[in-house]
Amino acid sequence: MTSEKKEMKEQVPSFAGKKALVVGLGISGFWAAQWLKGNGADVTLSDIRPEAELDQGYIGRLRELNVDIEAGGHKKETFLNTDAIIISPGVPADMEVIRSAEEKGIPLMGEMELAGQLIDTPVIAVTGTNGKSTVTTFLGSLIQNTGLKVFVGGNIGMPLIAYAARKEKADYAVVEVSSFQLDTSRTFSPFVSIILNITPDHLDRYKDYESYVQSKLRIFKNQGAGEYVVLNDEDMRLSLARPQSRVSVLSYGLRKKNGRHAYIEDNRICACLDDGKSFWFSLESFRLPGKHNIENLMAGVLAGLIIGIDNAVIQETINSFKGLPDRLEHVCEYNGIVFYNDSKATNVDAAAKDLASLDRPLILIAGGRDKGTDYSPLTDAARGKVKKAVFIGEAKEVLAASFDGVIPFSMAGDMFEAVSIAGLSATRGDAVLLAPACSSLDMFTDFSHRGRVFKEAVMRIAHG
Ligand code: UMA
Ligand code: ADP
Repeated sequence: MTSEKKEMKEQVPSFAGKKALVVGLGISGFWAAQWLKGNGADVTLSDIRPEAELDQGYIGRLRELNVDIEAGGHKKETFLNTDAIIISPGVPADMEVIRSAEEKGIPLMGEMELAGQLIDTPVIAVTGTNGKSTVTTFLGSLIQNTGLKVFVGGNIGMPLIAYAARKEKADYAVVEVSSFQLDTSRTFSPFVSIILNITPDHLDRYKDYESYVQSKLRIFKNQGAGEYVVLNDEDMRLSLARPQSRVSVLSYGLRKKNGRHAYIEDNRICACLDDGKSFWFSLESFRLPGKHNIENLMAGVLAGLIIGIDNAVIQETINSFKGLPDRLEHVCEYNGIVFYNDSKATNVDAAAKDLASLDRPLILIAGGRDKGTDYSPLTDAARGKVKKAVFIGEAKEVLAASFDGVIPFSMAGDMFEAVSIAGLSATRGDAVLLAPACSSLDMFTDFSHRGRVFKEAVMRIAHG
């Protein structure tokens, strides 16, 4: 750890005997409140939703610990009468009550910022609009396959504060990091940061695309000498990113280019490090579809090489990696029609990449909660590839307007109807693909719920 970093860590505020307000009772708020209570703070938890809608298990556990719970709204006096505010990622930091507290000089931090200040474990942080969970999981497997201990979490699974609260420490923490978590990062500084791509998303939370981009780029803001940034310099926006000059930047892209640290040649990844060493990894047995997954793999491989993982372990992990459910997941083949579930394609670029990854004529099921994005890149990708689209959810009219006159489409009231229409529209040799390009929250609790309902509908249609 550099001396600057040590200094930052020494400045960690002590919460003992202080009042701390945690905002949002999801998994992040639950773990943050527990850590604060365990470290002597007097904790209040504020959530905008009524108590009946919150997780009763969390409420019971926190009440046992004497955490005060204020549900059903954020009370201004609570925000103004505390020593520190810790917010969950889903809580926008520019809310009026939070701004008033900050104006009064009350410190504000996100759950990940707090956790980052508390841990000494080297962090490999993964961000990007798409591919974070895939790369985070791949790196977790890579490190585990060497016999080292690893914490895998962040925006996937357990928040980093849950790891900070744990006694048993890992050799590495591989942390998926969202722009929401980066919004409130101040000192967060990974040993290796990875940025996979930046395309429009979450425009319902950010004032414009550039604000979202700037949030993502905060991942490397505090990195210094002896630390690494891995980035996809084929990505238009990332090719313009400029990490600090003392950081080692390792770039990758599908095509070979002077100075690029990883690229593809003869169905192999070629990785060339700055010390002049080169490594080749075969893609022969890599199972995930699409060029985007090869990009993901290059990011993971470079990070693996940086931390000194053995070549043979990297190759074994490439060969055995199965990816995650709800990401271009093969559901079944029925009457010569293949059904794919990519419920996690919650933005336009992810859905467009799916269309390019599958080599069959497609019936596309899309829609859900609109995030303020322009759908024309999806319409363009669908040209000549999608035979018919079926739209569901709140965004169906906007999608219809974008596809009108380009691709035939139908509207469906629910997932079962959408799968039925898609199944009837498909013929032998086609594929039916769920790639919503929207969030799931209008009709489902989350993307995995949406994926489950899609798979159940497919099974009902296929097996009666
Ligand atoms: N809430 C308020 N006030 C508000 C807004 C929300 O009180 O103004 C309350 C809600 O009523 C709710 C609670 O906050 O009870 C939820 O907090 P949260 O949204 O931060 O959810 P967590 O359960 O803590 O989950 C968060 C991440 N959620 C979001 O970023 C929205 C999870 O990512 C993450 O897995 C988890 O922390 C652990 O780190 C989810 C996600 O959708 C999967 N992330 C986005 C994405 O991937 O696109 C960024
Ligand atoms: P994230 O955690 O960033 O949401 P996931 O690995 O869960 O990423 O994948 C989310 C969606 O993005 C899936 O639809 C997947 O097919 C698609 N995807 C994965 N990697 C990429 C990439 N590098 N570029 C574009 N889309 C991708």
